Amino acid sequence: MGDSNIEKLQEIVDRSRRLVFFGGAGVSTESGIPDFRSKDGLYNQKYKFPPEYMLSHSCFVDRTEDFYEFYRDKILAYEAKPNAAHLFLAELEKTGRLSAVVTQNIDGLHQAAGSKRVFELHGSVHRNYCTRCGKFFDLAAVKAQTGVPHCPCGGVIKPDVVLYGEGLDDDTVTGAIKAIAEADAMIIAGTSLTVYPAAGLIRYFRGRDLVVINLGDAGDVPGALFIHQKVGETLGQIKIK
Ligand code: CNA
Repeated sequence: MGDSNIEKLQEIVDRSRRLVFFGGAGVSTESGIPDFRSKDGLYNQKYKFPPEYMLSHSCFVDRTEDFYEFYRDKILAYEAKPNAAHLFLAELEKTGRLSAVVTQNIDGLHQAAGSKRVFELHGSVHRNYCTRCGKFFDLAAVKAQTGVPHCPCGGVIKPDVVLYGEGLDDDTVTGAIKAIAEADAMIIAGTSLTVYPAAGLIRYFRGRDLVVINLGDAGDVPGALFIHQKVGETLGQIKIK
C-alpha cells in the first residue's frame, strides 16, 4: 500500500467521533480462521454437500450428526487469538470514538480483544442453547462432548449462530442499523459483501468518510477509500491519538 492510503486512513480515524467498523470473515483470517470465499476458503474445498447446506437450518434439523461433524471440523477447530485489527478496535473504543463493531463473524474475537459494543449479526459459537429446555451453554460445554452435544435434559444443543435459512435477531439488526446511521465514518473490512441481509446494512451509512479494506474484491462501494491490503496489517499501522 502506498503510504498515502495509510495517511488518509489515519486522518479519517483522527477526525472521526462516531466510527463504526463493519467486518466479515477476512478480519479473522490473520488469526488463522479461514474465510469462506478466498482461494483457501471453505467454499473452495470439497465436501459431500456444499457449505451452504452443511451450515443450514435444514441440515441441523435433518442431518444433525453431519451438521456437527462439519461444524466441529471446520468452524470450531481453531484456537484463534485476536489479531492487530481486533486489538486496534478495542483500543479505539476505549477512547469513546468507536461507537460499534458490526460483525458477520461468529468467532467472538472482538470480545476476546476487549471490545464491548459488538453487534454479532450472525450470532456466536460461544453461546449455545438446549432446543428442548432453553438452558444456555458456553463453547467449552459443546467442545467437552463429541458428536451431537446434548443437554442433561436430553435435548439437542444448538449453537446460537444464524444458519442459512434462519432469520437475523431483530434487536441486533436494529442496534447495528442505528449505529451505522449515526456514524460519521465507517470502515468496511474483510467482507465480500455478498451475504444478505447483513451486507445490505451498509446502505444506512450517511456519514462523511467511508473506507473499504479488502485483499480481494468487495463489490462496488461508491465513494469509498479502497485499501487493497490485509486488515490487521493496515489497522496495526494506525495510531490512536
Ligand atoms: P467471505 O465471503 O468469506 O469474504 C471474506 C472477504 O475477506 C473476501 O472478500 C477476502 O478477499 C477478504 N479477506 C480475507 N482475508 C483478508 C484480510 N486479511 N484482510 C482483508 N481482507 C481479507 O466472508 P463474509 O464475512 O463476507 O461472508 C459472510 C459469512 C462468512 C458470514 O456468515 C460469517 O459468519 C461467515 N464466516 C465467519 C467466520 C468467522 O467467524 N471468523 C469464518 C468464516 C466464515
